[in-house]
Amino acid sequence: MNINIDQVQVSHVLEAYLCDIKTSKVTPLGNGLINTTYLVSSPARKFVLQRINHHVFTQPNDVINNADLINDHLYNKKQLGEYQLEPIWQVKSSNGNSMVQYKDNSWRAIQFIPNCYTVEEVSSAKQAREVARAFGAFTCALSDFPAEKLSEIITDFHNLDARITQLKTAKQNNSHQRLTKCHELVATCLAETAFISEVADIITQLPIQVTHNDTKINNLLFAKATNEPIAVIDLDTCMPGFVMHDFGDMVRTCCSNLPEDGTNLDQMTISMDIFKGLSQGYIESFNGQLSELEKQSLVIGAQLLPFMIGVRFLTDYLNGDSYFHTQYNTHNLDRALNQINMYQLLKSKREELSRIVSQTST
Ligand code: GN1
Ligand code: MG
Repeated sequence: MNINIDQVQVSHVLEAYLCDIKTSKVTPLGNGLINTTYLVSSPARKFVLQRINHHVFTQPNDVINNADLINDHLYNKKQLGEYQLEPIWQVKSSNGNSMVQYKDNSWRAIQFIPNCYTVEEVSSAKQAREVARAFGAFTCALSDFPAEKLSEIITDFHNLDARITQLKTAKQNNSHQRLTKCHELVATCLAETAFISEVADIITQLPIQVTHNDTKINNLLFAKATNEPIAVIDLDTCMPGFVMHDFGDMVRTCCSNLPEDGTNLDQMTISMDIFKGLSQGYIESFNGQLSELEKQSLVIGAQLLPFMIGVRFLTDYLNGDSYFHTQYNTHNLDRALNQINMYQLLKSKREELSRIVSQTST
């Protein structure tokens, strides 16, 4: 092992998968903000090893169980020729468990798929269309899955009203004396009452679907042979939700020319071509099964996700960075400024976005 990780812990966990730390190479993988992920290459096999952040995922068992249920369903759909992507299995330990507990921490192993790569940034409208088609196909394949079987992994995860309440509480507590640094941004968010009401209204009318809730491009595996997505990964936040959440998170992470923590905000632009690619791919993946209201909701989702995640970053900044991993003192504040700026840009382009969505045939 050539990296600074808790060797004792990893070595215990590896034993549960019949691997020896001395002969295994363990390297960090990906750049998620919550869990810690490694690639393990042992002489016998290669797999992904992940420590589940138990502050965020307080019931790791539920996370793992949900993933098994979803994979089973996707596998059956694939057998029927109704799902073209690959389910990614969790690897059982030598005791036949999908989770390995070591002290306070829960670990799991996930199948490693060879000849694949992940992508951090969308590079064309064509690729955006494929990305959206993959995440859409995932939800579409789960449309006959009994959503009530899934545990609600994080209560109110994409509930805007609840996120606003959390922001108000963080403002009131001001536990890390950071309010002076961000009071204007807090006020900007809280002043968006018309949008907050619009969201509260539409969610009473939209049908519940099984959504992924973290539809960044880096949560797809691409095949080296075709350069197309072959699997949806990171099922941690799969829960009953609304399609506008998944579509909105794709817009949030694909349409801006800046990364989510980029600070040169006067240079931020939104790519309409990428937005169009996402709309086409997402809508067509449902084969006509999206309702008219769900289609219309996509534009609301495009504004909602940057706004809501901006509010979450800001709340975490006020709370002293207890949720998202950060690299420097104002990292969460920079992320929040970026996301709220993106929200405002999308808001100013709403008519154009609506036109694009309504012109996309189902
Ligand atoms: C978190 O760790 P990662 O990158 O998969 C977060 C998402 C946010 C994202 C922002 C469980 O996801 O909701 O969109 O950071 N996941 C959780 O980059 O809170
Ligand atoms: Mg995630």
